[in-house]
Amino acid sequence: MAVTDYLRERFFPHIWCPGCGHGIVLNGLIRAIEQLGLSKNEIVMVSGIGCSSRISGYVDVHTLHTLHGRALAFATGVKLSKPELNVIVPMGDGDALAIGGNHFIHAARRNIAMTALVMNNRIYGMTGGQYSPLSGYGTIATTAPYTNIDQGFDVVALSIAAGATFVARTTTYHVKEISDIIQQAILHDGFSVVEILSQCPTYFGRHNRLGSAVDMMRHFKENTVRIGSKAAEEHPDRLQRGIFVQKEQPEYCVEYDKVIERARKTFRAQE
Ligand SMILES: Cc1ncc(C[n+]2csc(CCOP(=O)(O)OP(=O)(O)O)c2C)c(N)n1
Ligand code: SF4
Repeated sequence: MAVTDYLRERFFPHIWCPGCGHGIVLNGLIRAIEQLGLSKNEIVMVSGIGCSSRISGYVDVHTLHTLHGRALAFATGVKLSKPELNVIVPMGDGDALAIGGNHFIHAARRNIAMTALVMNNRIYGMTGGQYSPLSGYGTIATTAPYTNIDQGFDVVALSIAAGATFVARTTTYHVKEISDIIQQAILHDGFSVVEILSQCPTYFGRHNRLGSAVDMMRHFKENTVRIGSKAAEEHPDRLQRGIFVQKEQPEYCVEYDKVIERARKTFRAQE
């Protein structure tokens, strides 16, 4: 199938600004689904609110566009009732880790099988460039015109600490890597997190004088290195990309079924 077969073109033109990284993520996501040979009926995409969260409006699979920060809570309900479906949750950094931070750490801790995509542009794009927990110390935002003094989260470290069993990072510059990693994340039988550094030239880029969208993507290219590569050895200060964690652990829906079975047996024994 062609990429456009997965799109609801009736909702176009899309809302994204020229140069926004979110369209690149959508492209990588669709290619991953296509390469895995999944039918549209096998996929549920659940999202909250944000420029990034608009992805679920544009894809022609089962979709649920819910409340800001609550996508993982809705997705948990969907997955528990239909564990045979592949649940994918595209989120912005604000959606996933500010208002949705609690849902994020607990979904990771439970190891429920779904793929959380954190599209990290370090800002609240949709609402006008307020700083997020990913903006980082020393950055400028609409709500921090005299410099943001909050330290930022490290999405990878946070996900690992919360118990996610698949954790990866890539960027919008590395387009093939996006679809390769998302494929592995979808195949993983547990909670998978893929952080994708994405550019918001309109707010984060403009406030922080980072130049055009192309300049921002060049920055991703020049300041990240693949885990285990020679470049990573030579430049330990650069941000690492790739798969950090990929391990097996009991999956939540499978364990939940066992609880139901135990309860049924106890109930029958009492009859
Ligand atoms: C309960 C609630 N609080 C606040 C908002 C306003 N709001 C909508 S999107 C958003 C932040 C979007 O930022 P992010 O999730 O990082 O995505 P981006 O737009 O940058 O892709 C906020 C604060 C809302 N819709 N609902
Ligand atoms: S405001 Fe930023 S995140 Fe939103 S569409 Fe524009 S460039 Fe993308």
